[in-house]
Amino acid sequence: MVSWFRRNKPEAVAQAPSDPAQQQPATPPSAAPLDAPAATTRDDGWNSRPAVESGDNAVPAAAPGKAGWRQRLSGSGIARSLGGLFRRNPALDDALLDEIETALITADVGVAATTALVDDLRARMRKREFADATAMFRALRGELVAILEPVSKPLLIDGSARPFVIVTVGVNGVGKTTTIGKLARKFRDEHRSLMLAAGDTFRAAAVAQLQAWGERNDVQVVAQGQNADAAAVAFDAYQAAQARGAEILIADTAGRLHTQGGLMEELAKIVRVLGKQSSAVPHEILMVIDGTTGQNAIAQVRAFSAKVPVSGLVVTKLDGTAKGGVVFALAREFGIPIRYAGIGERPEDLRVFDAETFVDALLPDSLQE
Ligand SMILES: Nc1nc2c(ncn2[C@@H]2O[C@H](COP(=O)(O)OP(=O)(O)OP(=O)(O)O)[C@@H](O)[C@H]2O)c(=O)[nH]1
Ligand SMILES: [Mg+2]
Repeated sequence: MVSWFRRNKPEAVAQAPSDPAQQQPATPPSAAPLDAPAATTRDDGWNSRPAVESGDNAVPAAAPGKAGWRQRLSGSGIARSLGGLFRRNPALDDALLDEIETALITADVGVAATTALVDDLRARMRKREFADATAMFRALRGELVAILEPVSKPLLIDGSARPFVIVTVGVNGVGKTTTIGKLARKFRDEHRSLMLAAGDTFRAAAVAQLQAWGERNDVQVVAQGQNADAAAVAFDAYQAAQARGAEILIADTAGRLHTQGGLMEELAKIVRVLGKQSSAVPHEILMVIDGTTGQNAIAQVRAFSAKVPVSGLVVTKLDGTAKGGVVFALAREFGIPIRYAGIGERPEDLRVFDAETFVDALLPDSLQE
C-alpha cells in the first residue's frame, strides 16, 4: 500500500469539488430527453489533438488512479472480517486457520480458492515457517496478491486500431453504462478522441442515460431510436468513428440474464457484425460484474464467455458492503484480466485494477510492505 502511494504520489489528491460532473447523479435525471434522434452527432471538438500519443502504439488506457481504495474498500465484507481477525491479536494455531477459512468463505472468495489458501498456510505452519500470527497474515497477504497478479493486466489501447473498439457486456444493473461514463471521463482526461454507441436499445431511458454521460464528458454518442437493432447501431457507430478518425469506440449493450438464450444470441450477433469490419474487432469485450453478486458471478462469466470472447473484466460496487472476495474466485477460475474496479458512482470512481493495491486496501496497514 505504502509503496503504491509512493509510486502515485502526485495523483493522491482528492478531486476538486468544483467539478460539475461530480455533482450530477450517475443516472441522469428523468427529465433527460427520452427519444434519441437517429445517428446523432455533435461536432464539439472531441476530435482535438490528443496530448497522450502512443509512440509504441500501446499505452495503458488509464493511469492507476487516485487515492481512496482503502477508504472505499474498508466497508467491504472481506476487509471487515480479515481486519477483525487481525485486531484480536490471535495465537498461531489451528483455530486461527479455521477463522481465516470462515472469513474468506464468508467474503465470497469461494470454497476452492479458500481451501487451497488455508491448506497451504496449514502446511507452512506445521513446518514452523511462521513465528507468530502476524507472520502467517503476511503469508496470507502474499498468497492473495499471487492469485491476483496474473490478472492484473491493464487495458492497452492499440493506437494503430482506429477505432479501438470496446464492447461492454453483463447482466442487468451491474454498472455497464456507468462504467462507460467513467471510461469516457478517463479517456477524455487523457485527450483521446472517442465515441460512444448506444447499443442498449431495449429502453429509451438507456439511450438517454448514455447520452447524458456523453454530454457530461463532451463525447459524441451514436444512437438510434428505441428497439433499433443493436448490432446495426454498433455497426453505424463503427463506421462513424472510423470516418472521424476516433481512437476509441465504446459500445453499450442491454443487460441480459446469462440464462436468456435469445438475448445471449443477440449479443453474439453484435460481436459478429462488428467482426465483419476486421477479425480484430471488437478489440476488447469488457464484461462488467457487480462485486456484490457473490459466487453467481462465476456462472455469469462462464455463460457470457461461452457466447462471446470476453477479454477483460470490470468489477463494480466494491465500495460499500461488497464482499469483494469474488475477485479472487474470478481470478482463479478464469484467469481473464481484471481491467478496472468500480469503487463508487461518481465519474472518477474507476481504478485500473492492481493486485497489490487491492489486497492492501483489504488488510490492516501493519501488514503492508
Ligand atoms: N456504489 C456503486 N454503484 C455503482 C457502481 N457502478 C455502478 N453503480 C450503480 O449501479 C446502478 C446501475 O448502473 P448502470 O450503469 O445503469 O448499470 P447497467 O449495467 O448499465 O444496467 P442495465 O443497462 O439496466 O443492464 C446505478 O445506480 C449506478 O450508479 C460502483 O462502482 N459503485
Ligand atoms: Mg445500461
